[in-house]
Amino acid sequence: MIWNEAKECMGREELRELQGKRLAKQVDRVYHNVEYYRKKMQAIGLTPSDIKSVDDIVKLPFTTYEDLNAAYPYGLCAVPRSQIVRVQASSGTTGKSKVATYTRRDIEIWSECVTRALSMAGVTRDDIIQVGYGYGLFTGGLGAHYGAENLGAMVIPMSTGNTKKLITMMIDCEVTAIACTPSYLLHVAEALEAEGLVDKIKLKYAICGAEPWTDNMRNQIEKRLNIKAFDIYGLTEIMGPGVACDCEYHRGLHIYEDHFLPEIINPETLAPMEAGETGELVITTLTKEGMPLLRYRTRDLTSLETGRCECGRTMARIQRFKGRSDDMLVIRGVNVFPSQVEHALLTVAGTTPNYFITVDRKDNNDTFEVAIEVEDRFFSDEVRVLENLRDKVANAIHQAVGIKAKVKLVEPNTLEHSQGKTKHVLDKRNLV
Ligand code: DLL
Repeated sequence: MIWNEAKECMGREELRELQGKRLAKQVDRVYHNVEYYRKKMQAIGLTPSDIKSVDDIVKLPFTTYEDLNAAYPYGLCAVPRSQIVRVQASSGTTGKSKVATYTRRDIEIWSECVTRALSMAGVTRDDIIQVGYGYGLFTGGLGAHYGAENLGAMVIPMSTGNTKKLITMMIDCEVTAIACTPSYLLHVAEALEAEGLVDKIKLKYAICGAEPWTDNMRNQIEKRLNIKAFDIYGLTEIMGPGVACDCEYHRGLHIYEDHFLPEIINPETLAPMEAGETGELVITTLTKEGMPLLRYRTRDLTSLETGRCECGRTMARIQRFKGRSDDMLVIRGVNVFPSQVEHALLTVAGTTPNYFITVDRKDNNDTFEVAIEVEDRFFSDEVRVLENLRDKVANAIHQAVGIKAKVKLVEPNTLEHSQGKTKHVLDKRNLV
């Protein structure tokens, strides 16, 4: 079902006009209410009257997560604090979170975007949906929850962390749809198979995202659970889940262009790229009130298709993600920057700056291993001392990134020391 046909199936010309109007209004609002942006625009001699249509977007400055850090936590708010009704956050590069603020209207629009995504997957108000994304600062839980409630479906706010209970409720409450990360759903599938319970579930749809996944994973999920699985994309800074979602034709994720203006740029030269070319996705929020962002560099590498889709929606389609233009890793749906791990290691006495992160996917679960060279003296001590140090390192990493790593302590000069720029990460998952 198409939730908002007037918008989702709008003629491209009409859409460009709407985007132009919303962009001009947004730039004006940002200029007058956000000192950070005003200064940036003044520095390049730009005034709001220079922005009249979508074509003028290229005149605007980019926003990066370094800007978010500099303006942390409220520096990019475009409304008085009293109008903010929600704060969400996700991990940042240097331990500080990327904070997003929402007005009541922002929450309404976010909910509608998620409702559109759920409808695209076939979910209706007659469905019972289990939200298996984490609730809390992460946008997955509350984002999916509000969208499902807005649709009128029955929502079970499961959150993460208890697969046994999730399965019991899935069966007992006759759950028909689930929203969670794709790797977690495969884990759930395995658990159901192990208990011989696949025949007992009533599941029909899954809306999976927050991490990169492949067609092969989709096929496995669909086959093993006998359901239909859909991809949902989003990021905290822009809103959360529901920026884009794929329809039943799976030809890319329709991005809700009436709220988000997408561009593709060359991450090196920052020059705009043509439709179909792969580069970095840049998004301007057209209607966001709490924390509007102009030309936000998502660091996600992809291309855009604007051709007609058989589903009838005219909104451009984000093609399969080809990775990122920075070093961020998404492990079990959690954003992890190697620099966060490095900072954590530095806090533990006895460690050295030589470490190596290995990420892999085994039995559909991400593995996260950190090897670290520690001072020689630990190896001549009792085993207990070494174990104590390993626990300290493991705790420091867990605290810093929010997920547990398998820690391996090694003797000095064990890890490869390269001549040039030291490589600290090996991602063995083949998700492109
Ligand atoms: O992951 C929001 C979300 C929650 C999306 C639930 C979908 C479902 P962040 O924690 O800020 O927000 O992480 C955003 O995760 O820039 C991508 O690199 C990656 N990502 C999110 N969805 C997808 C997806 C949420 N469907 C970062 N495919 C983004 C590939 C994804 N990567």
